[in-house]
Amino acid sequence: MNMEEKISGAIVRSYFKKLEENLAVDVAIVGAGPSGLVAARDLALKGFKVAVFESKLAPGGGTWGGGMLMNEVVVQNDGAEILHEFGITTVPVDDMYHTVDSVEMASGLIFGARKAGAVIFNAVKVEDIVIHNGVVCGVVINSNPVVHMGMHVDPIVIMTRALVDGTGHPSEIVNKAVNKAGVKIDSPTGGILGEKPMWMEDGERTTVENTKKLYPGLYASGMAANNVQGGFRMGPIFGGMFKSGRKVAKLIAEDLSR
Ligand code: 48H
Repeated sequence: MNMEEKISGAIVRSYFKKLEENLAVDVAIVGAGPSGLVAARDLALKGFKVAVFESKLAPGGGTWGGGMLMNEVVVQNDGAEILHEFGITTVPVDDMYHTVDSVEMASGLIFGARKAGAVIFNAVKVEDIVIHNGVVCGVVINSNPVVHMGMHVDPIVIMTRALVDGTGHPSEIVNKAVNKAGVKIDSPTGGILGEKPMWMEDGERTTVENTKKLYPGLYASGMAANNVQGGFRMGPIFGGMFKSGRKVAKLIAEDLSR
């Protein structure tokens, strides 16, 4: 066999093995942002089968660009502790805050989630959800370039015991549940309240409080959780995102272990 055939064959077999092994998972996480990646690592370390679906080529979500493309972000002490578990370096600013190189942070979070055993499918867009008898139980996925180009190509489906909306500001998955499936979620109105403007301190606190189970099988983390419950935004400080990922992982682990 020539080298060309061997290399192509290795990729095809390896990819389809990975895909087939993940047609049914314990936890599907939509969005490889900071909250989704922390949740993915925590759940994978607990032994759950976790697949992360990220529409962009590079996972990492909003972590790469720092503040206004100055590639540094800020974390609080408890956020720094979570980063240290990933082996990511933080530099103290004072007794409360640290700066972090955003490229080290993004790449470290991705590597940490993957090394813990979570499988990341990049360039894959979740375009819909599956609901059976009042329980969210799957994601409908397509190649993001296909979606982007508006090609009429049908998707495939991944079944899951728990689904996390980690899509950030737009909370795309909860949007599908509320606006397409018409379900009432656990929020003050039963629907999506929408993100409020900037208030760093409040936004950081409520991101964690707003991280919850919204409907059987459906959870939200990070900015998606804040958008759903009407929380404030907080700019380039990330402790709340990590703690939200950790909280959603704990809630799911408890629910799936019942
Ligand atoms: C597959 C999708 C889909 C889809 C979107 O925005 P993120 O970084 O997510 P969080 O919530 O973990 O972190 C938020 C943080 O980065 C942030 O934006 C902050 C702190 N903002 C504060 C402020 O004031 O603005 O990542 C979400 C990811 C992205 O990579 C998307 O590409 C991806 O989800 N995604 N992936 N299928 N339908 N929709």
